[in-house]
Amino acid sequence: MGLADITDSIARVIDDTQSGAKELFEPVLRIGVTGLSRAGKTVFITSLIANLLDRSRMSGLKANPLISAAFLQPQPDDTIPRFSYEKHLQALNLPTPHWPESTSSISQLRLSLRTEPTGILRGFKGPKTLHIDIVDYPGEWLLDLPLLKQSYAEWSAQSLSQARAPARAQLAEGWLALQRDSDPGGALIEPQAQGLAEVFTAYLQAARKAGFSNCAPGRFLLPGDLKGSPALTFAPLSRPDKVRSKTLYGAFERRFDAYKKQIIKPFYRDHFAKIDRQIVLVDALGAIHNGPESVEDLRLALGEILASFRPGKNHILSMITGRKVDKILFAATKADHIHHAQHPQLTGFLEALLADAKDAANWKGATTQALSLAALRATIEQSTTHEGEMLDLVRGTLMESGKEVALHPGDLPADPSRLLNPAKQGAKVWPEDIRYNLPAFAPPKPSGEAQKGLAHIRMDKAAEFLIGDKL
Ligand SMILES: Nc1nc2c(ncn2[C@@H]2O[C@H](COP(=O)(O)OP(=O)(O)O)[C@@H](O)[C@H]2O)c(=O)[nH]1
Ligand SMILES: [Mg+2]
Repeated sequence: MGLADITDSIARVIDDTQSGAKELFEPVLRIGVTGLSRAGKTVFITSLIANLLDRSRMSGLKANPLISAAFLQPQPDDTIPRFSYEKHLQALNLPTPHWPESTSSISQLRLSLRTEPTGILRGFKGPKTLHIDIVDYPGEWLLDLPLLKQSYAEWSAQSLSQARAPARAQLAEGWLALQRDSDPGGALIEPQAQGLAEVFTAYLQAARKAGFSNCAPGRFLLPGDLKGSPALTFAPLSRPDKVRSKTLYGAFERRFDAYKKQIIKPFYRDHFAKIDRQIVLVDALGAIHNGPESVEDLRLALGEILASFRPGKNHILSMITGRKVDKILFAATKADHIHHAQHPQLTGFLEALLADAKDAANWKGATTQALSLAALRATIEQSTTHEGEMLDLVRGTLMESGKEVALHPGDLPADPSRLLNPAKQGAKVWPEDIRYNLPAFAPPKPSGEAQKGLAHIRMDKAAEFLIGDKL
């Protein structure tokens, strides 16, 4: 253990009164797992844990032979729900398996790995234990970061113009109409305020469903136990000439400030600030399937997410969080939807999205890497000849019909700019020669071998990047 590790552990015991003294010299690595809702966080964590407990499918984790034991520990933080690993795994292990239920809040689990020294060190050094705290939190919460810098008036103006833009105007119709009819300078009438917040929330949900990523405030989509609370009962309004406190506008302005102070800041201070390493899961295939507008929105959202990991010196976030993550992995999930011959294209697309976001943020932060993975492989690959040409297929059970099919979902272009450029230029549909169709697959039938980890694609590579150097 290096000096840096020791000082780090000491600092942590001091700031975390719940850890016992025993842990003083046992390093803790906190790994944040985030991504927008449906990106694949729950399945990823379930698979990561299953495949670390039984490492027979983890050859890409170089320190694998050194690991002598892996076990789950009681959750160290009393105020964060435990990640329901057993429940999620059970859902996937039923005779007719189903995907785990979706979650909408933060949760955590501690997994510990014991390693034995090998070679000449054997006999001199005892075993070493690394505690890995895996923290699952919604990526939507990171999209709230820009709100910290904005006043209610600025945020309102921006949200209104975003909603009026052609891509979203139709989705926002109901809310915009009610907003036009309301009188921001008039007295606050609570049912009216609630009505506005409701239609605004419905618009955000519709936008999310249509494949848009930028749908802040994050807690409006995933309110958890804050549902219905005043800090969530506001919506953008145009500014009246004079702002008085007992008006609708005055009330919403106050609630917007409360949202920042009592929801956004505590999340960054209490949870985000303690993360050492991060994986950001991206449903890039889903965005491509949804079309260019969805890809463009994803690109912008990734830029916002990156901003959380690289707060400038004077940024309000630096003051809240202090410490920074040193490694971030970006992973395109559900790669089992396409044949492995297409994986380089998928990774290339994610890298291009990321490079763009980094340029925009003038990035000099953590080490980053992009890869394509499947936390749980729901398909098998197959090839066939079609009109004299070899065609790569994936075979799986469709969610919708329960039918087993073998299909060719389409070809991703080798040059990612063929996707990114039309998206940036505001195209509504992909060019003629880009066809891409992504059905949802049911989880695979369990293999029947108890304790065998879960079939995956590149989970071992992800683990190597996130924890390999600490083992
Ligand atoms: N084929 C496939 N589908 C996946 C995989 N991971 C997630 N999914 C699908 O994506 C959905 C959302 O995943 P989930 O982990 O609940 O996302 P979360 O909202 O980010 O926690 C699941 O219900 C599955 O339908 C994967 O590795 N392969
Ligand atoms: Mg989840």
